[in-house]
Amino acid sequence: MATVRTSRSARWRRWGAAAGASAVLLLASGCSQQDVQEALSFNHPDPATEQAPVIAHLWYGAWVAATFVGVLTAGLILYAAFRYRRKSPDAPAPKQLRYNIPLELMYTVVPLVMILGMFYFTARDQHDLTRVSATPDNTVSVVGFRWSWAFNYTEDGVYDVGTAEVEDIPTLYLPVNESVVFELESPDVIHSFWIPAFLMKMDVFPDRLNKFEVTPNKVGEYAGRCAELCGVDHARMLFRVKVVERAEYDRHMAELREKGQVGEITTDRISRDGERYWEIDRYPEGEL
Ligand SMILES: [Cu+2]
Repeated sequence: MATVRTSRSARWRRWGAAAGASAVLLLASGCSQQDVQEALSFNHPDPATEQAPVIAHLWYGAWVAATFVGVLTAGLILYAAFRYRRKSPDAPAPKQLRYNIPLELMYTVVPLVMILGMFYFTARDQHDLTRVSATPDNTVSVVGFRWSWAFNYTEDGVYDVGTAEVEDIPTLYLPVNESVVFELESPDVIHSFWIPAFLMKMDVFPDRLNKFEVTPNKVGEYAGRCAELCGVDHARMLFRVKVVERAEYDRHMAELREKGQVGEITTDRISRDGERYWEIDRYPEGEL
């Protein structure tokens, strides 16, 4: 068997070609302007509700504080490592201490102050963000189930529901500049109702009603998903969100009514069918 010896330059050429190809691939897959903008805003999408900037500020604040602490800590470590390194192998070791009270007090008090600071801002914003008004403009009762979502438009008495099929994911309509309370419930396991552009998510529990209120203020189409690893088809729990003008919202409500989707998908209308799927009683007797 002949051995082929690769010359040094041939090897380098091959590495060069591989590097070039990867660079082209990276460029071709390209960062869109949106990617760049998201990276600059520490990876959150453009806020689409009145409440979202509160969350964005909390997020920025946490990054600023973490960056400050990180840079300071790394700086002190590097300073100590270089300033006090042993100059020669036979230089004496620095004085060894068993304890140092001021230092120990400092590294107890400083983290405590940091944690209290984070707690204060988080608790303050959470208090505002989870406040639900008694008379919202709209109420949507959301049922998250394995593996999709049902949206009940309480004021209009109609609903929409999806299935686990990707081409059949449901769309949640919301009128722009009107407040909406989401009432979250699950018939099976814990899910999490998440609309990334709202910068807000909340867990969906069985036997417990969770609520939050937002006012979408940007017309557009957004992605929605389950943010709690709830089982084998968790990844199929996608939905769309359309924030639209009032007239379009009313048109959509009328469409749902025409389709016979009148009433409510309650948790007990979703029953277990086999091992993996949940059957939805879409049109119960007497409602079609
Ligand atoms: Cu889920």
